Amino acid sequence: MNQLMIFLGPPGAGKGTQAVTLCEERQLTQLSTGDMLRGHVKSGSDLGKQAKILMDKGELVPDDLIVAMVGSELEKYEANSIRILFDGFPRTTAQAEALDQLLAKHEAELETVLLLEVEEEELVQRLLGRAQEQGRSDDNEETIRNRMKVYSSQTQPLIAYYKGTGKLKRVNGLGSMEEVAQRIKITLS
Ligand code: B4P
Repeated sequence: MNQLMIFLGPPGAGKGTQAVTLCEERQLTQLSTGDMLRGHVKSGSDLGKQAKILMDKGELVPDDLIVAMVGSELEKYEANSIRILFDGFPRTTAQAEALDQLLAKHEAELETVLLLEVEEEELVQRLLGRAQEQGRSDDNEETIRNRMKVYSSQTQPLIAYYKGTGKLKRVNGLGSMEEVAQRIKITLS
């Protein structure tokens, strides 16, 4: 049976972190557009070369490239067996509208949109911490601040978009990873 969810939230809110736990619990596939793009950067594909320049500045990769990437991923599923947690997608209203069309084509429906909420200063500290551990090229303070601005202007409008569908659920992302995971579990029960 289909089950489709979205993790929405600012950079560093814990989407990727919590997606792993949730996917394990619910036998979902984590579809992280960020991870997919980093895969392209690593392999040196044309998309990767284009994406790296934008990602390093904290800008979004163009909608048409992202939608094509997600669309071809959805093609891999048999009818009525799509079990996906979208992590970091959609990030713009155009992407959300394209996702609606893709899902209509596959006769699938979104179940829940989880919004992980964390205040900006905590987000910056987390991402600077990750920079020390993993050395991701977009985890420096200047790029992080720009990612926050891009989130406010381009991704935050999705909160109203999904609120309108009645599928939006808010989760406080502050606290330990276990505490947040527990809150998500309760919110979905
Ligand atoms: P992403 O890979 O989605 O990057 P992110 O927003 O930083 O990831 P996330 O929010 O999942 O990080 P997490 O909280 O897990 O995107 C990177 C770039 O790719 C974008 O800037 C953009 O350029 C491009 N891109 C991706 N998708 C796109 C799209 N759809 N359209 C256009 N462009 C797109 O982890 C953050 C840190 O916090 C970790 O170190 C973690 O250990 C820590 N953490 C997590 N939970 C915590 C907790 N409860 N307490 C303390 N620390 C915690």
